[in-house]
Amino acid sequence: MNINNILSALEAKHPGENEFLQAVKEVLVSIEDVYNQHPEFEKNRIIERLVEPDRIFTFRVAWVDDKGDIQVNLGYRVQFNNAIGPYKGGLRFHASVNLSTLKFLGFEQTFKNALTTLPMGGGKGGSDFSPRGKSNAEIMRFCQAFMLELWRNIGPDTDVPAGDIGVGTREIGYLYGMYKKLARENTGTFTGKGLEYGGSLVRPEATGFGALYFVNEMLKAKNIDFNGKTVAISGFGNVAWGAVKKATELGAKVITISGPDGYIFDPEGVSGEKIEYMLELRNSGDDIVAPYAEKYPNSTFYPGKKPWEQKVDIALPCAIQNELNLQDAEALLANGVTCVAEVSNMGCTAEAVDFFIEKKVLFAPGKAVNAGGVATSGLEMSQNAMHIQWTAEEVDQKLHQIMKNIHTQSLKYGKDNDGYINYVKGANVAGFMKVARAMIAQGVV
Ligand code: 2IT
Repeated sequence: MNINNILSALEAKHPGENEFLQAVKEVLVSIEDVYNQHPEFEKNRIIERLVEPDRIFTFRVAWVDDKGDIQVNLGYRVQFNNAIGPYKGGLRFHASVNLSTLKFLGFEQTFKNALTTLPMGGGKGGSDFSPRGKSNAEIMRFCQAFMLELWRNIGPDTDVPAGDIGVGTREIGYLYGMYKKLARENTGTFTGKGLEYGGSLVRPEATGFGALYFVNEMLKAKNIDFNGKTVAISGFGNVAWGAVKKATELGAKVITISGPDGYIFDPEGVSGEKIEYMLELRNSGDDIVAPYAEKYPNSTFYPGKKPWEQKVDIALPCAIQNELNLQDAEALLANGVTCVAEVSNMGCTAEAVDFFIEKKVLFAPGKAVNAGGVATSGLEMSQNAMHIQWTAEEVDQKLHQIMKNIHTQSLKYGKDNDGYINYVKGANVAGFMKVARAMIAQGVV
């Protein structure tokens, strides 16, 4: 495999898709060795087939705002790869969304979903629509207009969307409501649904809980106790909330959360009612964390800054791609960080990831660490198909087992000769092997 040739051909075909090329490069570098050891991969042109999505839908979403003005957004669904199961992945509503973002997310999702051991292929979608400051009625009209276009292309055994940044239970409710009206069936088709109409217990917490189960396994493998550690978390949405909750439950102290406006440093720890206050902040719709410092005066708000300048044992980016760069990585290491795990998808820049690996920092990539979210979506699909509901304990126990299993798989393929565990390599190789074998078994399609 000639990585540079593949990447330059891809770049020529898809100029400017920087996030997508970044995600592809990370995987290719990781799998180069196993790829070269298995001539059948090259013979079957697995890489060339894997880097092009099965298909992409792009569409106009026109809707009327509260003032009566017409707004026009772009809608997308990238059906990336269904070698293992129906396309599965979230919808992101955020001003920064473009095709490059969604292709990188769909590509990552394919390997992440393979790691969960559940039968799910990879997909992703969304819109450049920003929910910030929009009324409930506007969000509903936007979701309905979005679904009017997309509904024909999804289904419980075809493509099962879920939430991501900007898409939570409220949006899933509006999307699913319109989907059902058009499709005239009630078979799930979305995950992250409300508990009253087919949602799964523990799904809201699952990404954060799963991430902490994974981090705990990473520390255990190094004989490090999680209890008493200090943790920096970025973001304050659903994923950050679940991560803070589980980290605190496991005996760590979370001293930061953040928003687009800056970060909060809370030396007493984000615990107790402060964790639930995160949800209140999120639901205010303003997308800022500054009010936390007004409510809890022993904490400090640092406008325009990122939490990585604080001295912590564990750093968990939980917000958005490339939110932790080389400079941040250097600052964390200078402050003696023990472990860094991406909870957001591709939370670290390529330079930051290379730095952590070069310095042998305990580091794990998003597609392993945050797979608990989509894994629990898979459990929601199972419950819908069986028309039953599992208890919170049942779901949590399955989630815990899945995360342990992902850790074991990543360890198997990620151990370097000197004993360093390269989780990036481990997760990429484990995910790739499964997808590649499934593709070969099913012929040239
Ligand atoms: O990035 C992700 O894995 C998600 N946003 C969750 C996807 C899902 O289908 O639950």
